[in-house]
Amino acid sequence: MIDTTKLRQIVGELDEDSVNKMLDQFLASNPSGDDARKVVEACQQGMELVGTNCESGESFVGELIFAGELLTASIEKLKPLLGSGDTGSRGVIVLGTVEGDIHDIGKNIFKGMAEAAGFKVVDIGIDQGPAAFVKAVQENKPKVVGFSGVLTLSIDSMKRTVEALKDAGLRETVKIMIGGNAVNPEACAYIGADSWSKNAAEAVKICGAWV
Ligand code: B12
Repeated sequence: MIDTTKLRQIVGELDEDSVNKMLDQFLASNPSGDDARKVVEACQQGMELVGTNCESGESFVGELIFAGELLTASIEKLKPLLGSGDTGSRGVIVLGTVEGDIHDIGKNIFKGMAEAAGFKVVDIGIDQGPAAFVKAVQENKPKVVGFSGVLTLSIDSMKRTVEALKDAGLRETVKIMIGGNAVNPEACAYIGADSWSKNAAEAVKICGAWV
């Protein structure tokens, strides 16, 4: 099994070459899906280190964006071990960052992990208003709709989007999962979502239980 403490450290240091080398050695060792999930968790913890450093001014936004790309690429490598490998077999998730918010690093991580677990993800992008979500739900008939948002104002955007889905008669056809730095249990209740998470891996598990 891989040294997860070391992996967390080198992801945190954005040492791409060492991360790739470690992941390649791991993949060559015929690991199990559970081992792969521990590896993803370690990568996420490394990413959190970069986020913390960013807030304290020790690193900059460019580094965080690079960390997001590194994590997405790592998940891509591990995908065959993480889920069914049959993208779409567990149904569709419509996903987007809500109106007024352009942050997408966390959304993209959730997308990679949901795809790895066998969902087809229809990603409608950033700064998407209620009408765009309604249209995507009408066209793709998802089992789950995911809203991402890190700004405080995203909470009201999410609420408006739920109202729009209700007005279109679609609310009861989907489960709604909210994620991003702004969400918490109170926000979830206020918005009228079904669940919330700040942890992409945990959120994918909840979606899996729904379907
Ligand atoms: C990177 C960043 C940016 C980048 C975004 C790049 C990009 N492509 O996303 C740039 C520079 C563009 C940016 C812009 C702005 N930003 Co900014 N940004 C950040 C920063 C440093 C990191 C956010 C991030 O990516 N975190 C890492 C990811 C992985 O975490 P995450 O999003 O929470 O995702 C995880 C989970 O939440 C979950 N998840 C995420 N989405 C989803 C969705 C679903 C469905 C599920 C299930 C799970 C899930 O999975 C992820 C992994 O587990 C934060 C500070 C911080 N440390 O959080 C500020 C921060 C979010 N930004 C902030 C602000 C104010 C802005 C600006 C308004 C600044 C300005 N004055 O212009 C603009 C916003 C413009 C807009 N309209 O959105 C504030 C928000 C304050 C607030 N409470 O509203 C913060 C908190 C900084 C601060 N302390 O003031 N920002």
